[in-house]
Amino acid sequence: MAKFNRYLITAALPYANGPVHIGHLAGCYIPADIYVRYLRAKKADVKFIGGTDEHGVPITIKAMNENVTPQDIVDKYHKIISDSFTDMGISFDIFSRTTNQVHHETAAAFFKKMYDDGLFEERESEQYYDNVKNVFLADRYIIGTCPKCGNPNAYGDQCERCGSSLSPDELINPRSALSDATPVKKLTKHWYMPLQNYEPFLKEWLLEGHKEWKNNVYGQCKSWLDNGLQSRAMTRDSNWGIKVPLPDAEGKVLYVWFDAPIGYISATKELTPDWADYWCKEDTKLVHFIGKDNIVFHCIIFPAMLKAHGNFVLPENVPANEFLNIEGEKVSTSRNWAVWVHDYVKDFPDQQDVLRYVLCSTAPETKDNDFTWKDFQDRNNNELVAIFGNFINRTMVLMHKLCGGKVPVFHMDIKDAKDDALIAAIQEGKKKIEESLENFRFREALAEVINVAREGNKYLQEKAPWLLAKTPEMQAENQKVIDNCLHLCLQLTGNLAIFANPFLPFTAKKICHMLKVVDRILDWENAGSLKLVSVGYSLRPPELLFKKVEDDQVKAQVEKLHAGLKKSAAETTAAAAPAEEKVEAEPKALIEFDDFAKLDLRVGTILEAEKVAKADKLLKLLVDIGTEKRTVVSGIALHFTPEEIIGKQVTLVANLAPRKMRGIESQGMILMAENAAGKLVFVNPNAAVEPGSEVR
Ligand code: B3M
Ligand code: ZN
Repeated sequence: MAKFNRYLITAALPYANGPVHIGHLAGCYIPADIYVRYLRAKKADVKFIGGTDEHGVPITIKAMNENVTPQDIVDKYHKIISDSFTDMGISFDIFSRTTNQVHHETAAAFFKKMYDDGLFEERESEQYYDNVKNVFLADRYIIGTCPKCGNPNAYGDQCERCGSSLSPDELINPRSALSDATPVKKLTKHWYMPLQNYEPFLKEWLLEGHKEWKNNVYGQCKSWLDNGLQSRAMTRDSNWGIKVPLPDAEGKVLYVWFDAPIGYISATKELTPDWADYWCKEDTKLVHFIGKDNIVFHCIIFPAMLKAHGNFVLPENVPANEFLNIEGEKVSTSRNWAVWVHDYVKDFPDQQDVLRYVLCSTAPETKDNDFTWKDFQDRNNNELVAIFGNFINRTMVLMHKLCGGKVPVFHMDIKDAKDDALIAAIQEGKKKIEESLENFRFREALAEVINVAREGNKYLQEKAPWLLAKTPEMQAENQKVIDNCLHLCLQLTGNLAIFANPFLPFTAKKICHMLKVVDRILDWENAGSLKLVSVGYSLRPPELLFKKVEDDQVKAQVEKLHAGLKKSAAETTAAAAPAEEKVEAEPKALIEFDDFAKLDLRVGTILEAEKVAKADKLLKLLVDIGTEKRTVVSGIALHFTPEEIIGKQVTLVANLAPRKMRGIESQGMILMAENAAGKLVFVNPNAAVEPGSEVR
């Protein structure tokens, strides 16, 4: 620690083209905020930098789809995103925007210096052009099949399925994201950064110098460097972005991934006149919190830019998280499969800490992880309510009842082994939490906070002061023991506020209020202290810190998720929202007619449909195939409600061997097609036919 005298913590700048969802929070904002709050509690000199990324194709495409200007889009979403972060207690020192003047100046000057130093290659080349919309197609404007993994909806800059970075030329069967037209080639000039020149530097700095980075981050960087880097264009043809600061550059702007990370520098400038201390002095610890899809930009390209420009510190760590799935499925903003932060805040007012808690305890720190509302409920009810909240509530209630609402004295002469064990647990907890936090192991740190509270409950249960005070006489006789117990429990309560503060800041404040102590008590130097509340001090009545999440709340949230999915799937067209990852069916090997003839395909009519209990994706159908009625269990529940498919005709594989699913025997399989947006569509006869008709 001694090596660093100040900290500069950044969290990825989300594109201002949509609201933020809980995957964003779990991936980078909550871990960043926990780390920053911990550093502040340690009285470190720290700046926490955030903002919105307001340039690039994600913005212009959204504007085009909504028929408004890019400025309208970024104004709208900057506010929504910023409010979501404020509501969730993400404590940025500044939340800026890349459309700000200071950013335009800073990014342009950064580019100009590299240009003047001769660090760009100027190249004319043929690039894809959309003749319908009259624009050059780069990055996400162009879609095609990924040459590495076959994903048919890879973007011109990146395949979101396999993570490969791509150039438009590598795409197979390219098409315009704007018009769906097949693009033509046209000559254009751009400025390229020869990343290969920075390979030796990157290998030494990163591969040799930062072996301590998380495996998922280090591994990705290593494979990039092992594969060799290439020149990459740092400019684009567009009228939205930062103008290339050169005389012969009409219609050219900086590539969004060139300007966005410089946004961290601009925002620091906007925040403090001392910005250069944070960016240029070697004793600054710069840490970028990001999601895994941004690793290459933060670990390879931006460091190469910083190195090329000179005078800047390099990131000391980039603790990127993996992705958070929702209810077993990958988050998809185009299909609206997401839990939006602004919705959560509305549906669970004053329960920000519950979401912070759940997202930290299930954070995808080393691999993709799943968020489910059931787990949200369980963690809230079984951990926050039953362990953490319960301990503090019992302590406060008993103290008011048995100690007259004042902090009782601790009688050293009767201190026993149980007291010692609790004191040791507090000290031990402090050390473990510190150690975990400093190594970016937030889940582990939070689990330890709960562990300490669990120790408190155990202690209280063993001491059972209520049993010692069954009658006034008994209480008088046992008062010293009771006092000691509650004195320690109150000191532990204060410690829990300090420990929980980085994770659950709203709760920590409430505890301070109950204990009538100022927030300064939350300074980390007080952690482990047994003098947090003073003897004789009268405390406020207890307030409940957490309340139970009920089954109907869970049900309502799950339904909301599915309802949102359906609505968006129906509205989605490939052009309106460039489809996210979708696996294209592999062509299958040829078969003989005899193989085909083995299939008994029948038209059936769906008579009944109902959800299968505890299986989100399954519907149980009763299908009339003329000669009989078949029960079929089908994985289509995310796409259709039971009501809307009753009466529909389907094609059924009637001679498929029966199979048990969730205890129900499925007697056949219905056929469905999947469109480009991942939505299932019925494959049925185009006019009604008799149930049982053969399909040949
Ligand atoms: N806007 C990508 C994203 O939102 C991009 C991050 C920029 S960080 C400098 O995932
Ligand atoms: Zn791919």
